[in-house]
Amino acid sequence: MTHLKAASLTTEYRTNPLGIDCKKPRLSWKIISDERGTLQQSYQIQVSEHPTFDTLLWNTGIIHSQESLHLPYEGPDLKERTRYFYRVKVWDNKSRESAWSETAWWETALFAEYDWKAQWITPDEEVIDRLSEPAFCLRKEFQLQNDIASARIYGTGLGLYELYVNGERVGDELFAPGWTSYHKRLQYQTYDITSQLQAGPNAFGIMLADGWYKGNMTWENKRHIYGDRRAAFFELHVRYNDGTEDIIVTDPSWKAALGPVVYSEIYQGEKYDARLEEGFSLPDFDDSSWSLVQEQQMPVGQLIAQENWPTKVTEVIKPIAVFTTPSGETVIDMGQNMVGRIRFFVKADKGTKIILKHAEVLDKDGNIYFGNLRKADQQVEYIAKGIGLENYAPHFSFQGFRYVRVEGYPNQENGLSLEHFVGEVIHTDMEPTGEFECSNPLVNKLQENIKWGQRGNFLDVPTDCPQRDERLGWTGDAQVFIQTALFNYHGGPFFTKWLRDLKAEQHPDGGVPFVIPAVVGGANAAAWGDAATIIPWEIYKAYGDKRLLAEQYDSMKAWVEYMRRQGENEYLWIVGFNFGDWLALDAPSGSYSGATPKDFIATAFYAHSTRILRDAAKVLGKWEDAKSYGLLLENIIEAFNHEFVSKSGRLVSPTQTAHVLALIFDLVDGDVKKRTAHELNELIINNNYHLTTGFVGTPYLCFALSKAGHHETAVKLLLQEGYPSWLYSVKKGATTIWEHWDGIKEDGSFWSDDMNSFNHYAYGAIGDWMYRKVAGLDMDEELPAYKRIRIQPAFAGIHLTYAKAAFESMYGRIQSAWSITADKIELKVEIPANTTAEIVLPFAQTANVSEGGNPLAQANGIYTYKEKDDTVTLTVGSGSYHFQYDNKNGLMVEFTKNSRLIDVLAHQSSAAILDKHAPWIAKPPGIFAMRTKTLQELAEFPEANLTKNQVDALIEELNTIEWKAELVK
Ligand code: RAM
Repeated sequence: MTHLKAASLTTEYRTNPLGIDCKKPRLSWKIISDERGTLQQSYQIQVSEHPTFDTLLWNTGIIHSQESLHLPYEGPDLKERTRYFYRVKVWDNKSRESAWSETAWWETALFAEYDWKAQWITPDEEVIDRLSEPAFCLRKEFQLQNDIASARIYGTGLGLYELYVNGERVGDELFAPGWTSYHKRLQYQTYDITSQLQAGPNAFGIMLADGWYKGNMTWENKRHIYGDRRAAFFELHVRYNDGTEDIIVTDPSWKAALGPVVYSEIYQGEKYDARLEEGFSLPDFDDSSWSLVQEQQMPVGQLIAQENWPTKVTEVIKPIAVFTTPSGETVIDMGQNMVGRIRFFVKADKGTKIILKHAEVLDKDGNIYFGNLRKADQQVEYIAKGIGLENYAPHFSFQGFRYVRVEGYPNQENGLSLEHFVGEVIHTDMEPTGEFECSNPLVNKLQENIKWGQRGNFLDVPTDCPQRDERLGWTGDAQVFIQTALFNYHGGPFFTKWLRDLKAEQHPDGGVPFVIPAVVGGANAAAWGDAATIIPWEIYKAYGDKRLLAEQYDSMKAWVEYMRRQGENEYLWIVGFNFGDWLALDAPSGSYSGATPKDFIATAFYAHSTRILRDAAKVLGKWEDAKSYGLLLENIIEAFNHEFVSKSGRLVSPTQTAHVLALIFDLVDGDVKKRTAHELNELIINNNYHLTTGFVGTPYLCFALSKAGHHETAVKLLLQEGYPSWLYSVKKGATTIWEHWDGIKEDGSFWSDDMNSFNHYAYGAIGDWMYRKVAGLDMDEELPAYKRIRIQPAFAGIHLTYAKAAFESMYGRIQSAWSITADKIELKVEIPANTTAEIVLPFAQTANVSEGGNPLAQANGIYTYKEKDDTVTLTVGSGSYHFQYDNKNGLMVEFTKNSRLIDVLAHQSSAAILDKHAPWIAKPPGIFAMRTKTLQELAEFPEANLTKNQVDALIEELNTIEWKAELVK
């Protein structure tokens, strides 16, 4: 019996979500099949309020359809606070019927129209100053009956909160309620506390700190951005077996006091006095000295159920060393620039004060360096209570660090024991979905660094950096990194939430703030505001999320219309403020903006966003818009060429970024395109394979080269180890991505204190190209979510001998893994069920290719194959495939005297070197004959009419090529 199954069921991207407020949640599943070429032909969904499915609420019946992603629930209206069980059955194209899937569920929380019983509460102002630094503790005791069936807490806080019931923490979420545009959208959370309650007396405790709501934020040291008063708002619903309910809500019957968290700020750190711990959430606690609370009106527009995955500790790492710096400080090395907190364990006398201060790097003398943190202290202080083994980690503050200075730990003069310290890595608990590896270990380290950069900066909001007095949702940074981000981790819920905030904060004129949530002024910069169009489109491509695209459509359109209104000419954007190619190396001294003209960049992104809008309109069936924005795009491109391209086809700006944008956004065509491509390649080669690009050009640089036929140049850029390059920082010991190419200079000095993050993901945007081009794992955009996969490895001469990438798509795991030796090329592919793939085998001939040891004609699951220009293109169904073929076209890892010159020249960079240093080689006479000679024959130049000197020069040139062509003189 062969195997077919629907598995990994999700609701709104999540597995068994507790507490959603969506009335038509969308269901998705993956199909597991042990046969190749499996496509779903039909499905059936059943939904019930009972896990036994005795009575059905919704039964689709057998629906003839291949759809297995985002199927909206269409049954009777959902009730609030109810768990719905569902299961799926599928039929495939091989007439197989699966069993029912394992049962999954979602549980509704409270819908928008819910009439909350809770009141916003805050300590009585007469007793506790609203501006007190310590976290507030709030408590309430209550009685429950026997036979508790279930209990849920719904609610939120302004500030950050932690909940406790009967002396235990509720849940393991951190930094709740997360960061949204609080006045417009505030998330509430749902907790299942059934097992924490008891019949009789119970107590409910809340700790409440400033956080993003009213703490110190931005480099401008702003306080009280959203309000100057913390408050809590919770309802506990207890259901008994007989169906009756008790509801306990925050109201003026609660009591308040200041707690052991005596100070807590996102940037500054936390101070904790363990002597003040009181067990305030235990039922028998004496709160007679506590004050009352008062009701408070809070400026909140809309309460929404948690949209993003929660923030959690996702990994615990151990320090690798402790040492004394030249200036005599005791420093722990975590071995990784991480974001989160240190938890330490200590036995100490009451009143002992331990101080940790966190930093990312050491300076060139080996001292711990705090300069780049600017006004962020990142300091944690703990005062011991002197009872047993104590352990502590900050509650409402996180740090970006690799190194930790320790002061006051008992006996530390005699050496610190590393066992007492662990690093808790904190970020949005998103599913890892991508893997990339290749034959170059430094590139593999780069990939690790990119992932760490993403983890550190995906703490509920996509931030620029996690350490200095900034940590903001910079739109440009998120836009630049989005594609790489969506490979490495599942970004569905994370960006759904953030895009809704973007939309909520968009200005009435369509302008987009620089940061979301918008806590600093400033809006409307090219390549920053375009997050409004680019990100929903990328989410749509990666996951097929049409609903989010439809939701964001007005926001996308408003941004394009904003750009259109700028200046006199509606087809150009050449006025106003722009960041330009931020931090590019061709920036004039004293400026952060690179040499590429800002209006060039602005108009290029205007075109790009307009194209996305046109395509989104098509997807959503908005045909009028599709037509009019298609026309607008043509006009912008025409105006761009008129404004920024000379009559003879030269771009007005000679920068790498200008060439990259013109190519990647298809702004130039025909001969201009050819020339632009050629010149981009020249720009890189003449700069000795070094880039100069900043935030704007970098993500597309290698794509533009690969697209223009200069893939090997792109690979050489990636593999460049000298400054500036991606691997430069790796060689300098980086464990995350740096904000600046020269964050640490070759002599070990710093770029500056001013703006020098060592954990900024923007330049990690190269990851997308590594997945798609180096490993060749790509999609056909016409059928999003990888419904039709494209596997197209691009080899890179001797530079890489293997590359492999895997991606856990909504349909299942995709893999592309190639390797190449002097005589064999192999490609291992995985295609998930219910998708198909086009696979391109370069330098192959049909007769030569085997799959799983069989000739192609006999291989199962392969629908078609054709050969053209030494390339075999196949279409296949799902399954795992193993292709092998001879490496007989001179595509070798090492050239030898028996290699043909024509093969050597097939490698673009060598051709360019030859054209540059030995231009005669491209000319007749005898050139064709000469090119087809082996290197040995060529060296002997029987018919090429070359002088001895010319041959020597050629041999010398070929010898300078790093693959060390072995020539025989
Ligand atoms: C810096 C941020 C960010 C960038 C802006 C323009 O302050 O760190 O990375 O997008 O400036």
